[in-house]
Amino acid sequence: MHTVITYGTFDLFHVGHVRLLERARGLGDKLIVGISTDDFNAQKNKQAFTSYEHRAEIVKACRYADLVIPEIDWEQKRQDILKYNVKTFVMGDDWLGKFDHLSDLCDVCYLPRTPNISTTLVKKVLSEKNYF
Ligand code: C2G
Repeated sequence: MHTVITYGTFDLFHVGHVRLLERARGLGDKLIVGISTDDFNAQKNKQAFTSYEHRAEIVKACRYADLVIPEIDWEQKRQDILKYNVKTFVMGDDWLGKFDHLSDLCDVCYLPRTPNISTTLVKKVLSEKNYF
């Protein structure tokens, strides 16, 4: 079993998230997705539009996610990798280099971000059109 893991907020789920999960899943035969809790997002200075519960439910509904776990802090990655016998850790390349310290435990892979889409962009465009 080649288990892959990735982490994120996955707020306002969009095609950039889908394509990241699709490619991550394609690197193995099981994908675990750590969803940032609302408290952890506060540590990341991020305010998600949707709650942790809803973000987790949406990612669970994605065909590429085999298991969804809460991401509660920066430190849990090492214990998750050992607990789930993870072979590959994946993040988008906006995180390039930030998780190389995990390479003693597993492969660390940064995938190109999908261009022209982000949660920030979605929020900006919608707020400019007064949808909120
Ligand atoms: N992503 C992407 N293309 C986009 C937008 C996002 O490939 N257009 C990727 C990001 O690189 C990340 C994942 O989708 O790997 C989730 O993105 P976010 O929800 O923004 O995650 P982030 O807030 O960066 O949290 O411990 C790691 C953090 O929890 C990552």
